[in-house]
Amino acid sequence: MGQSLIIIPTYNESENISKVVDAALESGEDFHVMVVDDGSPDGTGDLVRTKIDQYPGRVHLIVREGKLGLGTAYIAGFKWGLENGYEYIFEMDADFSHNPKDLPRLHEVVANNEADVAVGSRYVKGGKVVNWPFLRLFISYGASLYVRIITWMPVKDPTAGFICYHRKVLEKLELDNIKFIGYAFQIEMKYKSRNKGFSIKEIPITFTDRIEGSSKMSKAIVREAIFGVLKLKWLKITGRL
Ligand SMILES: Nc1nc2c(ncn2[C@@H]2O[C@H](COP(=O)(O)OP(=O)(O)O)[C@@H](O)[C@H]2O)c(=O)[nH]1
Ligand SMILES: [Mg+2]
Repeated sequence: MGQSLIIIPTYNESENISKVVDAALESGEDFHVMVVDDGSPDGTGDLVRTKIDQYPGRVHLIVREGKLGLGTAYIAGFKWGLENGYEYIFEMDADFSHNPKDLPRLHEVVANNEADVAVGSRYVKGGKVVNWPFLRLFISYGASLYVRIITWMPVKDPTAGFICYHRKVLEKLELDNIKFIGYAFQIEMKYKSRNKGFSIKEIPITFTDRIEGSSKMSKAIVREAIFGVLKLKWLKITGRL
């Protein structure tokens, strides 16, 4: 089995980053980690450097200048993972909303050829959200319905960001044309994967709201998602997706 790269984008995650890197490496023998940090003023990057020394060859870091968004952080990580020969490339948040212990379950689905993309899903049977206020859950679930109505994509959790891709998916996706940066980025990746003929399987996960640090999502990110979905649909209809 080929090696796996867990990409973790960070902006001010000093309370979480050391623990989440440890947990990701513990959950799989051949798992490596790539942190893409946007020059966090809280010193997240230095904590990653300590981990690089602690686990030679297993931890990697890309530092970008300033907060450039989650989507382009992942694109930078994907490109690095492809160039360096990883077969399975993951997305995971730094804040323990995604349980690193679930990484092997996502990996198994893709490694066993059950699907080209495995998505850790809150909204399939067995999936759960813990500690979110009712309003946030309502908005997130409403957003997933909105995406499904507009795009007809049979994915119950289209904004999910806990994912394992087989490298062949990322090789085919024309990463430089991925334009969105927030929740719309997650929707775009799934929509384009399906558009290229790849299969997606959702695996139930328990998503737990962050305990440490604070959310980086903004009204602009929500706006991008609302209009982004319409734009994706329009590109599809006009044959330009
Ligand atoms: N590199 C980078 N990471 C980001 C950016 N915005 C958010 N993140 C990271 O993306 C993950 C998800 O963000 P979070 O704030 O938890 O979003 P929420 O769970 O939707 O509230 C976390 O690991 C953040 O540190 C960004 O602009 N750049
Ligand atoms: Mg979060």
